[in-house]
Amino acid sequence: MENSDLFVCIDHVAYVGPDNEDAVKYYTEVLGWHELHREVNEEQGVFEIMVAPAAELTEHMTQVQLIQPTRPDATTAKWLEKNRPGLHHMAWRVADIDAVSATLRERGVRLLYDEPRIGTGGSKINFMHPKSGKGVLIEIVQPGTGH
Ligand code: CMX
Ligand code: CO
Repeated sequence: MENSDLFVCIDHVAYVGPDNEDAVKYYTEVLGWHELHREVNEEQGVFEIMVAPAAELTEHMTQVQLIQPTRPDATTAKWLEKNRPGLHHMAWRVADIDAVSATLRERGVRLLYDEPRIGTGGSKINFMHPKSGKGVLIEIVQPGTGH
């Protein structure tokens, strides 16, 4: 793939904390943001709420993903044992996750999953290991219909 075809925009930045209702209350009531979507993703072990500064998403608007772990063995629960609540990962939107994954692997990037898994709103997701992200956990996401 050409470099210009790899990434579209920053899809979301993810916050992990112990109490999502408290976090979303702060974003909506104090900061005046809007809740756009919420769901539980059992496979990832997360209760997630997407918030944005506007009530309607425009094409390349970045959202904040508020995450509360749903079970003690969730990766985010383990992360919360070692870290204070705060920024956990950044997600980059892609148009074709299979093509992007193949190109990244060719370039030596370590992706966590062999095949994409299901993320927010039926999106397809994978992650670049923090060791392949200069110390940052990076999700790549191909939006689904409910994204
Ligand atoms: N950001 C940056 N570095 C991180 C990190 C994070 N969020 N989480 C772990 N690390 C680093 C640790 O600091 C550690 O580094 P050192 O080896 O230098 O000490 C290393 O990664 C290993 O950390 P660990 O605590 O042993 O954690 P694991 O290896 O068990 O898990 C990871 C790390 C990335 C494999 C795991 O978090 C994972 O599978 N993440 C992808 C899935 C996920 O995050 N799902 C929740 C979000 C779902 C969504 O966005 O929809
Ligand atoms: Co995410």
